[in-house]
Amino acid sequence: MANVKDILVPDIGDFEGVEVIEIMVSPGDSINLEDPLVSLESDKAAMEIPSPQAGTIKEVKVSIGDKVSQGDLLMSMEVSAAEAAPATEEKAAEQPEEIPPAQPAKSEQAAAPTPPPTPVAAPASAQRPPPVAPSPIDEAGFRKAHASPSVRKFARELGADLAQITGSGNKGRILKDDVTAFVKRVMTSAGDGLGVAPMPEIDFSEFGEIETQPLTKINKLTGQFLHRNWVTVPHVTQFDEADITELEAFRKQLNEEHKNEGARVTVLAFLMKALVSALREYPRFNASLDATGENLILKKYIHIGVAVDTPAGLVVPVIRNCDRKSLIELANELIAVSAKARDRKLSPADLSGGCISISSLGGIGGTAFTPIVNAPEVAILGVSRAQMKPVYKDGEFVPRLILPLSLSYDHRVIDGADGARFTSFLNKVLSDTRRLLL
Ligand code: CAO
Repeated sequence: MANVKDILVPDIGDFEGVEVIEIMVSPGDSINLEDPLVSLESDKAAMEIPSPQAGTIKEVKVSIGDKVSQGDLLMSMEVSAAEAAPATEEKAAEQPEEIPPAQPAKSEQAAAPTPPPTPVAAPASAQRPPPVAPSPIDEAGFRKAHASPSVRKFARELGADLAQITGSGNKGRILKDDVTAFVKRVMTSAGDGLGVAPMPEIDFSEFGEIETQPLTKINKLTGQFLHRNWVTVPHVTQFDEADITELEAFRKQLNEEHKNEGARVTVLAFLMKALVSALREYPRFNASLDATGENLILKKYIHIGVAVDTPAGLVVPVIRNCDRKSLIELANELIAVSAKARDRKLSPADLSGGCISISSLGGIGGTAFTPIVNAPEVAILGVSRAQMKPVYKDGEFVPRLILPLSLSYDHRVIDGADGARFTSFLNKVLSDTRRLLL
C-alpha cells in the first residue's frame, strides 16, 4: 500500500525567504533516496534539497521564484509501505518527512571528486566516458557561472564548460536543458566532436547551374565506414614497386592455355596468392585489435576482401580460405564475386570476415594512391597500373614491367619497418612466381 508524505524545507541554517531557482522533478517521476528535488538560492548561497526517501512525486507545491523557509511545503510524494521507514510509527505517516540537511553549493562540492556522505549509486551517465569537449574547461569561468549544483554536476559529467553556456533561466541562470542543448550543438556542428570548424553551408546555385543527385544507399554506408576508419585508424601508406615482367609472361601463357575453359587470370589473382604468402610470413598483418584496443586477435584463416567498383558504389566482397585455393580457382572466384557485386546480389555474409583487403585500380590507371584501411582489418593493399619502365640492371637499362603497390596499414598494430618488410616480401614473391608455391 502507498503512503503520501509531505516533503518540507529542512533546516537550511539562518536563511529565511530563500528563492526556489530550479525544480528538478515533476509529478509521476520516480525518485531515489537523496535525488535532488529543488535548488534554492539566497544572496549568499545556493543549495540543493535532496529527497529524504525513494518514491513517486505526487504533486509539486512550489514554483520557480517562490520564496521558502524551513518547514514550508515543497511537494508530496507517494512511498510504498515497504519503502516507508520501519522505525516510523503509524503516526509518522501523517507527519512531515525529516529531510537530510541541504548541501551547500557555492563551495563547488558538485564538482569535487569526493563521494557524497551517503553512498549513492553513481548515475549511469557518470559511468560513461564524457564526450569530447570543444576546449578545456575554464575553471574560473565555470565557478562564476550562474547554475545550480545539479546543473554543475551534470555539466561536469558531460565535460561541458558552463563558462561558454548562456542560461535561459531566471536572471540568466543556466538550466539543465541549456547544458544539453550546448552539448548537442558541439556534437553536431563541430565536425562530429573532433573540434574542427563546421563545414559552411553553401548555396552553389549562386555561382552557376547545379543539379542535386542523392547518394545511393551503398554510397552512404560506405561513406560512414570510410569516415570512421579515416579518423580512428592512424594510417601510414608504404609505396613500393614490384617487377612483374616474368609474372606477366606466365599470366598470358596461362590464359592462353585455359582459354577454352573461359579462364581469365588477371594480376589480381597473383596478388591474392602473394598476399597469402606474406600473411603467413607476417601474421601481425592478419590480425585485428579487440574492442578494448588492448589485445591483438591473430587469425589462422586467410579471407581476402576485394574492392569492387559497381554502378551503385564501392563494395568489398570477401573471398574465403584463399590459402586453400589455386590460382585458377581464385581467378574464377574473382570473376564470380565481381559479377555478383555488380548485379547487387551480394549477401551480408559475402561482405564479412575479411582479414586484409585489396583495392586494385590497375585496370583503370594511376601511379599510386592511399587506400583507407578497411577496419577492423589492419592493412589494405592498393594496386595501380603496371607500366614498362627502364630498370638499371648489370650496367645497363632494361625494359621491365613494374607494378606500383600502395600498402596502407594501422600504425597502432604495424611498425613502419614491418610495413616496408611486408611490401619488400610481396615484391620478392611477385617478381619470382616460383615463390608462390612455397
Ligand atoms: N596493371 C595493368 N593492367 C591491369 C592491372 C594492373 N595492375 N590490373 C588489371 N589490369 C588489366 C587486366 O589484366 C585487364 O586487362 P585485359 O582486359 O587485357 O585482361 C584489365 O586491366 C581490366 O581488369 P579488371 O579490372 O576487369 O580485372 P581485375 O581482376 O584486375 O579487377 C576488380 C577486378 C573487380 C577488382 C575491378 O574490376 C574493380 O572493380 N576495380 C576497382 C576497385 C576500386 O574501385 N578500388 C577503389 C576502392 S577505394 O580504395
